[in-house]
Amino acid sequence: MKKIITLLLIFTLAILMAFPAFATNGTIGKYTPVLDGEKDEAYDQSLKLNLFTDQGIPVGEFFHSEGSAPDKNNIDANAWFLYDDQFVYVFVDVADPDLFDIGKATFDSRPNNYQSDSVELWFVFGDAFSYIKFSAVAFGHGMFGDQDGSAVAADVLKPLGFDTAVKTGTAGYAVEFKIPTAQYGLKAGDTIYFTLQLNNMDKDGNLAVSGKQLQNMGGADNASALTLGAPIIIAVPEPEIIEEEEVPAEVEGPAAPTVTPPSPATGDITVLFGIISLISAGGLLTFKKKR
Ligand SMILES: [Ca+2]
Ligand SMILES: [Ca+2]
Repeated sequence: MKKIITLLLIFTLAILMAFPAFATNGTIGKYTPVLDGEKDEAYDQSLKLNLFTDQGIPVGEFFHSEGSAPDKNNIDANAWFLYDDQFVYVFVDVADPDLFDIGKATFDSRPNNYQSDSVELWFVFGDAFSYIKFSAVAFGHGMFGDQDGSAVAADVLKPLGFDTAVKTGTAGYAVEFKIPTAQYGLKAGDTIYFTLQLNNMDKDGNLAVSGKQLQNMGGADNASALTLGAPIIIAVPEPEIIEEEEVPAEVEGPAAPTVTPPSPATGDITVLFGIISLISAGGLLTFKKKR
């Protein structure tokens, strides 16, 4: 019996080690970034979360695939967070070497946008389990939302304050998200819950979905707990003061003296001074020698 219990314990431990349930928890800083698809300096002073490692997922693992899913190990994503009194901001930098544009017409015609290279954010604000999904496509065709299973399109999301900015590169893309939170009355010290999901598609329509979704968890236990922290202060460099060279003001003075050729007398005086100088120098030399 003891042997069976020991074996069961080892088995359970092995399962736990193979599928770690941890998620990275941390504090996010208060700062209002510029929504432009560029990572503001303040993000680097806040929490960073990796799609796989910080969510307890084996690297390259995906939980949903369609067709022959793209290479497991060729995608990755990191997310950074900020918040202010009105919004939560997330900057997601995605490595996706087979970027494929499904086109705006296809995006608009689909009931859900996960069949595209895109980022999905999942949030729980406050204590009651009520999730918000908010996503954006690598090529900036639009955004998509979902609250507790009810799909919300971009034309509804935008007036509510949801917004995104996308920058597309050759081997990846970056999305900056803005999620309105004023209705939850969040303040420093409060905790929100988050998971990150990445949809990776190739040109043949094969799809791999990696990360975590909150609606399948039955709670926020497996999400990352993000505590709202202190303001981030970014030092603004002092503007360089360039001292202008002082230009002397033009003073009206007497007219420039007229140059006249030296008179013979003046010439004589010059020669005389020259002779005196030579004699003096000679005298000095003599004086020095005597010493
Ligand atoms: Ca920015
Ligand atoms: Ca892709």
